[in-house]
Amino acid sequence: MLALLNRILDWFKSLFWKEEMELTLVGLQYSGKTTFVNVIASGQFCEDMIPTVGFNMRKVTKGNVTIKVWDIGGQPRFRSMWERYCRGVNAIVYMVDAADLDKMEASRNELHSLLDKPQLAGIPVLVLGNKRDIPGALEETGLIERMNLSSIQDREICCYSISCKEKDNIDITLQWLIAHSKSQSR
Ligand SMILES: Nc1nc2c(ncn2[C@@H]2O[C@H](COP(=O)(O)OP(=O)(O)O)[C@@H](O)[C@H]2O)c(=O)[nH]1
Ligand SMILES: [Mg+2]
Repeated sequence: MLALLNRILDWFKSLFWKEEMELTLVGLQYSGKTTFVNVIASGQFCEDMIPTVGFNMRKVTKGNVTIKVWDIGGQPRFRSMWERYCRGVNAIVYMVDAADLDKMEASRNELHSLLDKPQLAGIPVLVLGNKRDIPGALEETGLIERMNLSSIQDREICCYSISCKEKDNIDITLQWLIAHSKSQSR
């Protein structure tokens, strides 16, 4: 069963990297962004990531896909740069540590102030509640409520509960991204 799931996941990965698209992957530090990129790029889960300190924008390009990854929070002076990095992308992926309830409010505020930027209007957003393997982690309904996602009305917004560690729901995440690769390009 697990072997079959892994093969399906590999198939989604191969499709994903063939699509032409540009994404930004943002979220608070430690939410699992670097891990996510590693999982979708190589299938590897690395337990011991080096934390990204300060303003750290990384550009991951493979095939036709470019992913701009950066950490937000703690560096308000860099906020004016967000819109520059998000402008014109097919989708914004916002990573949340669903198990860290203490940081949920900060994460919510950062998301809403990012989406308030006029230049980013209309860009579809996928909110990923990562680390669902940890007991007590919020699932979709809890995340929608705590992140106040229902107040976002001016764009397409979707929320999945995932685990990069257990590779849980990575397939539907890739499916969503593939579905948004062309239709939204501008
Ligand atoms: N339990 C669990 N830990 C995870 C998961 N995804 C990432 N982590 C861990 O969370 C920490 C932060 O991950 P990292 O990718 O560096 O976060 P980033 O700062 O957003 O890039 C690392 O210790 C990861 O091993 C997950 O799905 N489950
Ligand atoms: Mg990182």
